Amino acid sequence: MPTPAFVDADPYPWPYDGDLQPANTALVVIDMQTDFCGVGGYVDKMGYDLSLTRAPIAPIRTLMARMRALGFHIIHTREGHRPDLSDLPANKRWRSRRIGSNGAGIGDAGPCGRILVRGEPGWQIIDELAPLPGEVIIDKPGKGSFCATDLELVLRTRGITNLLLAGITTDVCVHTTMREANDRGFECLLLDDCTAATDLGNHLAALKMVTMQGGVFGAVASSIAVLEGLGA
Ligand code: C5J
Repeated sequence: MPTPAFVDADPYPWPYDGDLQPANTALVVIDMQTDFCGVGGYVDKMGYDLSLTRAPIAPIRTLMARMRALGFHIIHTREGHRPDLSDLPANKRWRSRRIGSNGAGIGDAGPCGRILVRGEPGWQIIDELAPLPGEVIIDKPGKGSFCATDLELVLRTRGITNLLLAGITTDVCVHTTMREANDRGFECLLLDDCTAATDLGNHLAALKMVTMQGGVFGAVASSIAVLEGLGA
């Protein structure tokens, strides 16, 4: 029986059972794509402040390097749609075109290619956080990483029970994924410095929501606390 290991997290030392090992734990890096944090991408075209969604790049890079070296699972996700848009709900497209009077319609052409379309430059994961060969990449048409993907199958097959959640945006794809994972029994840790939203208030609110009810969706910690918990 390995010695219990915990991360100093809010509102409880994480994971709940102290069973924190490379074999049963994955860092899930959500949607670190040019469309969400690069010049000319979807978030930029919507007019949001890119410095917010770019802030987690450096902390994720540091944590990912250390977790790779320690042999943890690394999983990446990408939000995007088929080029024929057959998996793009009409209401999602309509809403994106509504805010995008400046040209942010999903599926429409932009400076980084067609917005949120698989294979286009804007859809790619940014170079700073590029997946290594062999790392799992989940392509998802929605906000959550479990909807219409094989993520749950991959996690169960590999015996992964603990998920550290990083990426953008905290209040949308990261939160939806955390809620989906929590309902499936996965033990989740949201990393406050490795996530960001297009609005700081929403980021902070999303972090706070997790800590209610004794940790209603899991717990929150910084990447520094994770590195300390791993003895790294
Ligand atoms: C959004 C995401 N915000 N990755 N996607 O539309 O959070």
